[in-house]
Amino acid sequence: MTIEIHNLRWTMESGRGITAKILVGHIIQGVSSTLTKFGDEFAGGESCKNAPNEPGVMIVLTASDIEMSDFKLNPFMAFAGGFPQFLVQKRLYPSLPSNPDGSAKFAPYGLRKVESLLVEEFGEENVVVSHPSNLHRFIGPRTKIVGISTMDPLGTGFVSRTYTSLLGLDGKPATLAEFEDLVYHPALRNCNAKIIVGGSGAWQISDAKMQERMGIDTVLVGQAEHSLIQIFRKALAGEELSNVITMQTPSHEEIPLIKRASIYGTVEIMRGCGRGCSFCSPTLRQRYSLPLDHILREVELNARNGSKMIILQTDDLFLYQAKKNFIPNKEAIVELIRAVEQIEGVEYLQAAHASLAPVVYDKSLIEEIAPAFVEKSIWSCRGKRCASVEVGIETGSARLMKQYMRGKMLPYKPEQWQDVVVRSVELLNDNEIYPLATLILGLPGEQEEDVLATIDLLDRLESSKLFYVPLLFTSEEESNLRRQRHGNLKDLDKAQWDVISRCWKHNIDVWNPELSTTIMLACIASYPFYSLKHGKKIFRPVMRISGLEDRLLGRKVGVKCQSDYCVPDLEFITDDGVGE
Ligand code: B12
Ligand code: SF4
Repeated sequence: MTIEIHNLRWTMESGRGITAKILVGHIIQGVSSTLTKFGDEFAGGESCKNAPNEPGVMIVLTASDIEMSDFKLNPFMAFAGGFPQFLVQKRLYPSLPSNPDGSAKFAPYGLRKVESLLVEEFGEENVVVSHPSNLHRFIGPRTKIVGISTMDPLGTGFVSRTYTSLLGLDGKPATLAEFEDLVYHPALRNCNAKIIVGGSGAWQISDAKMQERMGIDTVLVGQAEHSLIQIFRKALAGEELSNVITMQTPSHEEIPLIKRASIYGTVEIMRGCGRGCSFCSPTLRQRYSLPLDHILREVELNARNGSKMIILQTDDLFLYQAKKNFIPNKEAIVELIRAVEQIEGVEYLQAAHASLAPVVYDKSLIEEIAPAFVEKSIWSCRGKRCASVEVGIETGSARLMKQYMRGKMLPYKPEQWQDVVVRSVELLNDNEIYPLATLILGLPGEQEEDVLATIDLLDRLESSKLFYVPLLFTSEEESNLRRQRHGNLKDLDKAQWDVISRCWKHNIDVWNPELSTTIMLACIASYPFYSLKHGKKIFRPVMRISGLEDRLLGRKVGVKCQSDYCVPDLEFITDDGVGE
């Protein structure tokens, strides 16, 4: 099946990662009619309008439709959730199947962790994870808590903010529209359950002071493992909870195994990063590599339950069991990948994120693991299997790297960042890995010279194969730059628009040149609208993306560069205390 992602055409090797036959054998055991002692203690008696003959389940967990879908097993497509709702049709994110009892067969990984903690404490029969469409079956007079997980409830995450404003279409981001559908869902409102929202986007609700308006009783910020049970106990006992609670950081031993399958077969191999980029929230989580046995048990569980795909969740694959100074642990990484790829049922394997410096540091590492990712990739590029991974380039400016991302290029120096990026992307490309790379515009204090440095870097990468996602800086609540002003589209100057248009021109040229005539016509037709929306500075970017600039000037933008010639061998910082 061929699909198009932001004009990028890749071919998926199959449809969805679900084998219904296998799944049926592994559904949860059903809501028992015998309530546990604990359940009885807290069970209410009030009537409510959902499923009149069902008592309901004490704790019901859910997430919005869009966060409960796998976008037809396409994790990159899921980022379209940040686009205006009218562009992201429902058919892009069909609902995943439910078990015969109505519980969800697949759910977001973080929600599965929460479920696991609650099941351990309150028993299977008192906890259920449900798709929004089945909530009426589970929320009844006994229901005391509805727990909602969310990554981007108000659509103010980086992708949503950037592309909703860039497209200038003033629509609600799909993630917001879907979250509203969920919180105002009649099934939630018919009974007296407390609504508790958690997950990495929960902060958006308290930040925007939307909690009361949305009828949310409590927002829980942070990781659940240490504090959740105590908080839920209080809620079940009818005690008042604060509006917003920041949960304490858990210890490693508190992280449970998931009990049921996660969407995309997501399995955490690490938590936290520690490279310390100031705009980033995962870096605040303490870095921890999960034991191999723990990882393999979750992979097996997902595969057994019909997930053909496994996403290894990490903020940097190369940090798995890393040594001092972020030196990659090749043996541990290779052992992990070998073990995972051999598990029966794992047809597709994808790493969530990787950093660029380790690729340069030890190129034999990527050479050893790339074949597994390519062979088990869901992507094919122009008829050949190819793999991808999300990487962060963010900027070409050594000054900004020094100021905000000192750890990102370790064990190299900030001044070497451009060389690290160019060399690393070339090595990835040589091994059939075509990264999806983010760039950040509008970091606090960004000067024209910083943006020009990014343009330089884009020029140096001109002949590389990667897919760029330029983003506006977003001050996430759980990051060190949380008090800083968001980057805004209306504040972008000529050079910053230049970056955006170069990135998208590259994406079209590399991934979908066949579309260039259509894009040219679309650019000409929409130019009056965009010049009204964003002003005259849009002229050059539109000319570039349309391809008219190239045609009129009879040249290609940028300078071609072959890695072997334009990047010298890189010397890394030795063990002198950098990167602790
Ligand atoms: C895997 C992933 C995805 C997958 C999701 C797969 C899935 N559904 O399971 C995909 C690719 C679909 C995805 C998409 C998006 N993602 Co994403 N994603 C991640 C990633 C890399 C890992 C998530 C994960 O599993 N973590 C491990 C688990 C254990 O942690 P957790 O999910 O945070 O869960 C813990 C707590 O949050 C809490 N918790 C979770 N749920 C609940 C529920 C309740 C009731 C409670 C009390 C607590 C609680 O307890 C859990 C255990 O401690 C994170 C980065 C990261 N390191 O976390 C980004 C991240 C969550 N994504 C993010 C964003 C913004 C998005 C998008 C919205 C992009 C966009 N458009 O802007 C899209 C969503 C589009 C959509 N479909 O709606 C941001 C959220 C930032 C924010 N809002 O502040 C993150 C943090 C990345 C970042 N660096 O900023 N993502
Ligand atoms: S390298 Fe990535 S995950 Fe780590 S701190 Fe920087 S942005 Fe965050």
